[in-house]
Amino acid sequence: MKMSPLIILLFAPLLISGDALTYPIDCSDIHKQNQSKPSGVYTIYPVGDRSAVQVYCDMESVGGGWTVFQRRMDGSVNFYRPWDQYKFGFGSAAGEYWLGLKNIQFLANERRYELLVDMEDFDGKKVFARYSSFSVGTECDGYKLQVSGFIDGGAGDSLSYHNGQKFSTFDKDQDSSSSNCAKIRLGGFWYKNCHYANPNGVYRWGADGSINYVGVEWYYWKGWNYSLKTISMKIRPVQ
Ligand SMILES: [Ca+2]
Repeated sequence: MKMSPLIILLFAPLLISGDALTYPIDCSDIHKQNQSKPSGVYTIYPVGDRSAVQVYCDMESVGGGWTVFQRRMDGSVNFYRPWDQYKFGFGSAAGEYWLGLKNIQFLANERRYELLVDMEDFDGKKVFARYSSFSVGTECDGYKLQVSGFIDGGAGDSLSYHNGQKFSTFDKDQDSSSSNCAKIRLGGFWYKNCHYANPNGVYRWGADGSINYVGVEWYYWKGWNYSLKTISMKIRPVQ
């Protein structure tokens, strides 16, 4: 049976509000609907109803509503991967994962975001670095990182060094070094010459002094040879 135009009109407001509920762009939309929802895996829609992707939402840190786009916690996922994997994402939202540059760029294109980087060492000490502005350019622009407005939560500022850099993987060298940073630092990141932050480096268990520069590092907190126990990068629209 065909629906009459009148009935469609009557239901239009319902359909619109239904859409808003069903298709959150990011974790902040889910948090706004119900502030008592816990941290965990949710489905978001960065570019409409056909763009469903699972993410981990941090509903606790500084007010909650954070969309996690990068997370290390146990070394279960290999982060030494080629360009396409960093573009489209890999891993599992319930554990370690990378959301994908494409999705990160879609989000950053729609809203103005701030960035929170949470990290923990193997003694259980937790610190963070926060940036009041975060965005990522288009693929044509090499997914260039724009980050500014550092706020110190004990971690120090290891990311401003990477501001303005394009993203690099071992098979796509867009760094500012004469060598291939992704290959020698064993990750994928907005490398420069080469890094002060290497969140996608090799998961190792703290400091072992054998090989520097390749671990999950945040230089201004733990230096070049300490690989963090956990690190996660998450964004939230600026209020
Ligand atoms: Ca290079």
